[in-house]
Amino acid sequence: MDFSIVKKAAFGLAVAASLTACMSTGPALKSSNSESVAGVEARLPYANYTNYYGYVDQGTAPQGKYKGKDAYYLYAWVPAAVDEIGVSMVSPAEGTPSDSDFVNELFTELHESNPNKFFDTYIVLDRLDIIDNAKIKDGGKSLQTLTYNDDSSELPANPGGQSYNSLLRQVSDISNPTKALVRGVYRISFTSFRGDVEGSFEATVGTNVPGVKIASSLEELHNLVNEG
Ligand SMILES: [Ca+2]
Repeated sequence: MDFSIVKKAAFGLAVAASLTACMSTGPALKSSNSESVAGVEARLPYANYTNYYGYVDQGTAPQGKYKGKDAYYLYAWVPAAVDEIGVSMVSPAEGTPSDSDFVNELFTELHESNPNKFFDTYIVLDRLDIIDNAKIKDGGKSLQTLTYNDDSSELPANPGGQSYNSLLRQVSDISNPTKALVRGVYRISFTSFRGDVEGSFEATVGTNVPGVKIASSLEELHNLVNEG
């Protein structure tokens, strides 16, 4: 056996591993701000990220309709005015929840036994008329649909190799009251325009403020914001 070749191979692997480590740039969801690195324009990450791991089962009741399709909701509490909000949704969930992530009960129950169950995501961001943290559970209505996205090539492809996962960004416009990203509750509606919504997902919200919380109901969000 020629040990020099084995050594070379091992050295090559070590170099490849360290290059990969250097190239790792955190979450796939990046902000609209970019900087030039070695002549290549690269998007900068958000200062803060909040993750939510969920699962939609066949028996999960839809919470509304979007363009005739069954829609499900996530609610995000943003504790201060932000200059920009970014949202991504990837299905199936690929990461493992950490202690600071929000995890739906159904995800804990079903993801492990159905790790490859996924759907083609489509997300819509609305601003709700709830700005008082003590009144989140009282509900509210959408003031404005801010933006939406179906497919983004910035995110990892699905297991079928298709870039069908979703990513959106909304920049605050403080001169326009309906487009100023004030403190309050934002709703992320999700659905699918290719097949049904069934399987696991990981939703991520990026902003420049800490303390964003995500829940699947306003009651749950109220408790997270006011008791935790
Ligand atoms: Ca999609």
